[in-house]
Amino acid sequence: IQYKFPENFWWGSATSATQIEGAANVGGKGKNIWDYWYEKEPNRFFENVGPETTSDFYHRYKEDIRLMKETGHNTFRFSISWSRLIPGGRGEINQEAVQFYNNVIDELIQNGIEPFVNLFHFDMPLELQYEGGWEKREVTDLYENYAKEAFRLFGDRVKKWFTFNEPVVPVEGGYLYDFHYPNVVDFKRAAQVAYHTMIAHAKAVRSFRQSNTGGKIGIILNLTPSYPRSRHPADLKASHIADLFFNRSFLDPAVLGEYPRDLIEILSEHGILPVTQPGDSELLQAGKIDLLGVNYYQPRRVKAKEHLPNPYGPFMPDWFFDSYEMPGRKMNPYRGWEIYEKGIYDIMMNLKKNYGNIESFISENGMGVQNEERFIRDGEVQDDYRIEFVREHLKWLHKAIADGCNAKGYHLWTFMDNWSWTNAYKNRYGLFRVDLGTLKRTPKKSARWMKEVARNNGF
Ligand code: BGP
Repeated sequence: IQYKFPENFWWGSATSATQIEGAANVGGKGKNIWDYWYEKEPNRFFENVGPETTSDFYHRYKEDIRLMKETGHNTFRFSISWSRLIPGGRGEINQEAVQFYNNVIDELIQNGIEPFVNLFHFDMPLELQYEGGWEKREVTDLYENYAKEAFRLFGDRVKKWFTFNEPVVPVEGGYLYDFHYPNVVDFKRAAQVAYHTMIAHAKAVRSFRQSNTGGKIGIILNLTPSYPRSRHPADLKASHIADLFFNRSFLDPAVLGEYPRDLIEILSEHGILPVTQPGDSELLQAGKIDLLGVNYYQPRRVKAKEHLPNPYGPFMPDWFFDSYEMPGRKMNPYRGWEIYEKGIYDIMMNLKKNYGNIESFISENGMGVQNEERFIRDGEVQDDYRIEFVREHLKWLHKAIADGCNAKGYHLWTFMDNWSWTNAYKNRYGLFRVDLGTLKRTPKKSARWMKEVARNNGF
């Protein structure tokens, strides 16, 4: 074994409620924005495959958890659906949901797999979105209440909690670039949504500490390290601002309990500082996490703007930088994202140097592939590209650990092919292939490989 990982390293995978549960209209679940958006525009992104069935984990969790065990998982991250647990986002708890999540948690534990539970993965209850979603301060109270109920109901067995997955994505998708409902394009409203998300986060962390259920709480961030085209000051500045907007606007409040001063300056200069309330600074301090999940897929490459922005066009983050395609960069030819394995190392070293070496893990990393059936031989997807992708990223994670970073595990995105936000089942990420007709799960070559990695605690 050339790359040995520390003892008790977390091997597993991650997913989210909307992407695998299905049963969207079953078991007393309320609607969330995805159920609604799909009903309205089934063709915009989804090619008529909606969230109502997905991989049917709701009915097949036992089989799936057995397969996870066989694949060497010792940990697994999933999310609770707010609109399943508390339909409508406020009021009565749905007892069928309590039963379902209890079953999943117990089944995992019985199979030696520690549940990592995330509270919010892009899935705002529809009624609350109608009331303004994260733009409304009141929704942060409702979220806090939901979080408290989850701690109360499941906190005796769940010891790793996460408040949000990739909170920047609903901001970008829903309020800047039009790829999530409610399809708003407005930087000022986006800034308010981002701020309220972190206020909601801080309230949940504060409640968690008060609840004394024990365990750890964190957040999951998609950190996209920002690489400038050159060392020219204009490129460096462009890259710094992209880093502030897309990484540090969540990373700093979550880990340090405060926003970067230069971010506040930029927002205030442009008149888009979010509305705050007295006591928020203390609240953000109380929201400091124990554990950081890092999702890493691709870097962000940035250069100084080549043309002045149109002063009459909408003010957007892109006023400050252009994206840049590095010549010779390695691409995932099946998904269109850059592959840059060393990014994992750079993220970890940044956490070590500037964020108190906070306890962390890779909470998502993986390779999406379109039309993966073309790689089936003898009934098995021969996904050597995925094995190589994971192996090369793990090498850099291994080096980061050798160089002193505090990383405790690696979760792949994802266990089985799942439904996704803007492509339904087009990009396949699973260790297991899901046949959309029969919902049968079949291991890919990578499942066998991951099993050996977990068994040997390295490769
Ligand atoms: C992350 C999300 C996941 C998942 C993944 C793959 O940003 O947390 O929910 O979808 O990306 O992305 P995609 O399915 O768009 O290829």
